[in-house]
Amino acid sequence: MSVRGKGAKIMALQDFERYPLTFGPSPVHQLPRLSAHLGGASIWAKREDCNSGLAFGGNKVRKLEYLVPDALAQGADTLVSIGGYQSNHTRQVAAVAAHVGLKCRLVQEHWVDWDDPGTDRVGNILLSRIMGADVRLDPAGFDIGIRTSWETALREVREAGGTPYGIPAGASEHPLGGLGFARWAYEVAEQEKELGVFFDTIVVCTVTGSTHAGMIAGFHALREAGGRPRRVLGIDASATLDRTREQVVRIARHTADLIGVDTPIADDEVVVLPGWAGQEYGVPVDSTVEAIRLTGRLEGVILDPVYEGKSMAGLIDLVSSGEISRDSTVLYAHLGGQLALNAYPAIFD
Ligand code: 5PA
Repeated sequence: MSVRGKGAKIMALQDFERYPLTFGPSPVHQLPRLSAHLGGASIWAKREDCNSGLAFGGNKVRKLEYLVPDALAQGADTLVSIGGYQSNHTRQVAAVAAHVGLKCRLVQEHWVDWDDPGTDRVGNILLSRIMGADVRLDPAGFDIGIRTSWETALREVREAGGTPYGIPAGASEHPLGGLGFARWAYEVAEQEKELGVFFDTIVVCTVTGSTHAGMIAGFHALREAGGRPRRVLGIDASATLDRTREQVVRIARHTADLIGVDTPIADDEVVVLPGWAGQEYGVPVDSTVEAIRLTGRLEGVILDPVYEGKSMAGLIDLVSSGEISRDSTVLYAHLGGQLALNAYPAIFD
């Protein structure tokens, strides 16, 4: 993979091979009853939760569109990845592996202190098992970085004569992990033209970072090409703010470099807001549950208690407090994740 640098070819996003795994541009629509309930802004959603026919889709399917060609080029026969028991990411890796005819080995760690009896059996993990992934549980706790358990899984696949392709948590610490959401930014710009609208504020949940970081890089590139400025507000969902921010900055700069951006990503382009994660990753707090109920009741749109419920809680508060102004046009990135609801029935009893 050639990247930008002295003597190297300067690449643009379209120079990277993409293996289509999505239906096409994900739907964008208004949330009129939520907007009216909050008294403005004009709130829209872009729906990664229905972006693909592969096991309910989600944000990772988009990222994987850029990893699959690399895996195939390397002659890999097994995708190896990692997440919590109810990881959406690992379920999407399992689906993509099945779809392209590769094996899949998953390390599912005990990331969440939430011991519903179904947590290691229902929802995401159930689907991964159905799709033929080799699912191994591991007692280690939450961490967004590179894990020894994942490195061990890679080694074991190799020792068994396989050719593994490693995909870290959320595909974020992967050199190509930010490209999918850089492309998302370009897709938004196209959809804005079609709809005759401009989203001045984007709200996105951020945990392992490459969704948010890819968007920052993509919108930065569009701005360089003469586009209007806008804000991308990352909502922290894991209560590890410094670590998350550092990871988002790093991935955004790396992705910007990959797609041939000229000017540096400034520090203030990376906004990760605390306040809605609660004390820890994976555990919903009152504002999460209220955001899930409100969005469900007003719009028939379903959010999950780990990610999207927290980012929607952020959006609701930011609009209610006027930090996002009433005349703003806001795009809420719905990144998927509803299957995990099956592991949290008690919060709605
Ligand atoms: C996830 C991630 P990033 O990890 O790219 O920041 O995305 C955050 C995010 N919304 C937002 C949903 C529904 C998500 O699934 N999920 C991880 C997983 O293992 O599922 C990578 C953590």
